[in-house]
Amino acid sequence: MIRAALFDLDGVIVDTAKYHYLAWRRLAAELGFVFTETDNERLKGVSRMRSLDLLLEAGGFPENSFTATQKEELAARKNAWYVEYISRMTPGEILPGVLPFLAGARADGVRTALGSASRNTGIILDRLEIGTLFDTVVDGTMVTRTKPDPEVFLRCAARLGGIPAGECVVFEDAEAGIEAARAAGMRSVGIGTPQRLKQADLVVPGFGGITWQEIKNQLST
Ligand code: B16
Ligand code: MG
Repeated sequence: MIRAALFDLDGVIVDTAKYHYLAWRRLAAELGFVFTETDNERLKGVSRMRSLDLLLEAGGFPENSFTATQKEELAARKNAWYVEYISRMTPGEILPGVLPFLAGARADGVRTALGSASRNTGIILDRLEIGTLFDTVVDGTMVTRTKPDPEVFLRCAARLGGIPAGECVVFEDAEAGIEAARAAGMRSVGIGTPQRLKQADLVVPGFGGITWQEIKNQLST
């Protein structure tokens, strides 16, 4: 039986990856190199500081090119631009089918949670006006270990009143997130392609035209 549905934010509820990309690309330009959309794929679902390391690697900077303080400053600069972009978001940017899907799960008595690596989750939920659709939210300000560590999803289940992992399903677009769900002992639905999200129990391209009941039935067969 599934009693809880846990949703990632970026890439599942909304496409904030494009704003992350714009901000990282701007930082790369200041550092003197071109950061491509393909390079950006590796940053999805991973923490801000790990993303910075991957960006510097893509720019060909040897390890230890920057001190910890300099890296904090670079990440803060990128985040300020990112916050500027997401502060202009509107509810129209919620991905297709998300709202009816969430409503279907809630109408079925399923508890809902948001589990994101982002430390900017609060701003995004406010801009999209969807904070009240989740029974609980666990974000990057509340965890010490980021995906693929299961901490974020285990905390969601605990905050929902201790729902056993086997009764939770995670919706994720990033490989690191699917790994986190598996490590938590939860089932997972990948949002994307089966080629990329090989470890997911089920993969769908998005929520458009898919109902909660269909997903539930497919997971219980
Ligand atoms: P921030 P998710 C993740 O969100 C993004 O996918 C990832 O690209 C980003 O680096 C991470 O949040 C941290 O975000 O810089 O806003 O704290 O997919 O876990 O919802
Ligand atoms: Mg994501």
